[in-house]
Amino acid sequence: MALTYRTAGESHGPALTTIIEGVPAGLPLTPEDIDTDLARRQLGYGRGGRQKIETDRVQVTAGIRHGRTLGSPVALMVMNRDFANWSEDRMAIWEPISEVKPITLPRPGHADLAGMQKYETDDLRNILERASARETAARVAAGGVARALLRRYGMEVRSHVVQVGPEQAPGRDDLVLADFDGVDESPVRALDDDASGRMKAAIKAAGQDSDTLGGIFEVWVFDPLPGLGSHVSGDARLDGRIGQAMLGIQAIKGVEIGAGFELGRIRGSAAHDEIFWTEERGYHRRTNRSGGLEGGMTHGAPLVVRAVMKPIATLSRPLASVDVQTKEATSAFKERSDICAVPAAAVIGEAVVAFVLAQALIDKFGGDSIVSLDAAVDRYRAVLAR
Ligand code: EPS
Repeated sequence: MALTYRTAGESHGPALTTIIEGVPAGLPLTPEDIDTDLARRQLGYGRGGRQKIETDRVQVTAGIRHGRTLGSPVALMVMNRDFANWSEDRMAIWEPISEVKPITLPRPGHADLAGMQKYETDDLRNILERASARETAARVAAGGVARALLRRYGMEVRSHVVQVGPEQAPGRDDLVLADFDGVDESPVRALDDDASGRMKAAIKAAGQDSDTLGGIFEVWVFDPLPGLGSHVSGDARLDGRIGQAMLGIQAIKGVEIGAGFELGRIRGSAAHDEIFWTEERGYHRRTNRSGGLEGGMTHGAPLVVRAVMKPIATLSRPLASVDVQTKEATSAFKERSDICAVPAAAVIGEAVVAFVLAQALIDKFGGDSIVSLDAAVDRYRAVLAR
């Protein structure tokens, strides 16, 4: 069975739900496998008041027994503590709308206007509740399970923030796993202390101006098994699957793999990673401009994916908009939000990349049970070692 997940949940509804299908039976899991990443997603300088209300923890309602998966759908729930403040009126589930006025002033850059047209509603809350990036907690929960699966076969997923607004960290293409050890201690999840300070200051300045900031983050996967993904069809290529997963995160507007857009500026002789072989290391490369992917497949070098997040669209000094009921020119509506969420987006990026790789792992090796998956991976490793 293919590995898939689906989330449900509104930002200020009772809870977020994730259902994962196709997890092999017998995978050992602990609450920390999921909760650690849920907590990491809540960090980062520039978050708004909501993160003081929420303390995200997973509740498992199906698919796990005695700390091991059953092979049945795994159902994960993350409660929205803020629902208690919204359940009586704005997010009441059964009671008809009463005094609560519909929101009719769409925010430029949000799903509001197109969603209102598509779903034929005059109340933008019907759109924004699901468009909200609160939903990403449910994806990070799915990522925790995927990460446990990858870790079993030696693959580790990390991330760091490389740009916030105009502030950049020095480019690094030589990172090793240990370089990421302290990254969660940086307030913006940057590896370089000086860049971290500059990024934090930029967020502070944007906040003082009632404005928001986006940025760029990188996800690295260390020691990917070679041969995940496939060249045989466009939708099997890992580049495409990763692109879809990354661009499916709220506010992500661009993705690069390896040297990315830079490859459009250089010659072929400088663009590709020459192949070497030694008894000790087997096949290896001295550069990684391909970002670990050739022909839509991992080749064993670290997978390197970069994504850009646009500045958050909810502005406390709102941009021009139109009242959808009266068509009068006005300002977009204001709601509590973050100033910058790029550090959190990097953790979400880890989760979605982990899930795509875990899918590719299951696609290649199958696995109703972890025992059969282990055996298939061992056999393949033996073949590669020849
Ligand atoms: C979000 C708006 C804010 C963020 C939210 C994403 O929510 P609220 O309006 O309740 O303050 O806090 O992110 C989260 C709740 C979260 O857990 O990441 C938005 O409009 O996308």
